[in-house]
Amino acid sequence: MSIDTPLAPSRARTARVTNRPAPELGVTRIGGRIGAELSGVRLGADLPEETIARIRHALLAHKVVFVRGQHHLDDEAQIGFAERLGPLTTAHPTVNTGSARVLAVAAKQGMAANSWHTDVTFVDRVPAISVLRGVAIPAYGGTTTWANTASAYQALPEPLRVLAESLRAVHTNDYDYAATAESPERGEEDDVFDRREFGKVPFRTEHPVVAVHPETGERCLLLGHFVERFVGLNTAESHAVFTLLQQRVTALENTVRWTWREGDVALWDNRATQHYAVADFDDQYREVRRITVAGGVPVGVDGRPGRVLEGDASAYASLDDLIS
Ligand SMILES: O=C(O)CCC(=O)C(=O)O
Ligand SMILES: [Fe+2]
Repeated sequence: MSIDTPLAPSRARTARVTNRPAPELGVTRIGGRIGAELSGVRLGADLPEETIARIRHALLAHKVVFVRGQHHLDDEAQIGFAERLGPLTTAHPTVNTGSARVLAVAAKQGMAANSWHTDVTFVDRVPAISVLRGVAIPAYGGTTTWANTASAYQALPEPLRVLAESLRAVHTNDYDYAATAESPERGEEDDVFDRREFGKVPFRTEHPVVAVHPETGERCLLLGHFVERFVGLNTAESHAVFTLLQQRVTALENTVRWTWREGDVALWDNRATQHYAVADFDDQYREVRRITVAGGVPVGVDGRPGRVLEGDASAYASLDDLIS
């Protein structure tokens, strides 16, 4: 492709989807493989259908999109907007957040989210989209980084693609937190979630390692910190293969990092990303609030869906009425 073609990355600051941008919605890429900032939109339940469709299109193209300055949003308005993208999950499968829909991630110091993960992969119905609002943002630190699991798959050499496509992984909420935590001895009271509560109802689900995205058809690596092992491999082999593939996801070129301001909203396609909340804000207070759009059961390239080994997530999200 010549660099003079309208869609050449070096010339176009916006993605394919913004070839004919709506006057009210700007889409500006901020990374080569992932991430765009949206402008000219006030998020809410009352947006026109066309604007919702454009936001969704930008989200599918860029995997994570950011909107600054949404100070008008409270929990209700954030829920109202998120509902326009699809039916919602409850706040969390196991953690009692005190709210039906809102998962507040509030912390001083460490956070359980400071390791690479896709949200809630330990159940069969992996969330489709997360909508996260910056409520209290520290003066320094506390950024969040996202990685594109579709481009990570695309960049695999053929022998590793074949390997990944043949693998299935067991995901669980009963995973080894200390294996990835920077300070495993850290007091539990510093964590966002009490680990006992997080793991109190055990879930175990087998998912394909390469899942076909239900809306884009892209093949995406489905890994992250809830993976316990690969079916048919022993622990040492599982570790080695996990590291091999996971490093492809988290390579810095495959990521985008966001420096939050209060009133920012990040929306990510949970079927095509992993993320990592960087716990480098000392004892400052930080709070972000997540509303989650329900998703279906991931399906492998062979057409086989994920399979429940333990736990019933039907109260967390319904598989009926999904948009895709
Ligand atoms: O605190 C953050 O930036 C992200 C937390 C997280 O992992 C999530 O909301 O799913
Ligand atoms: Fe998360």
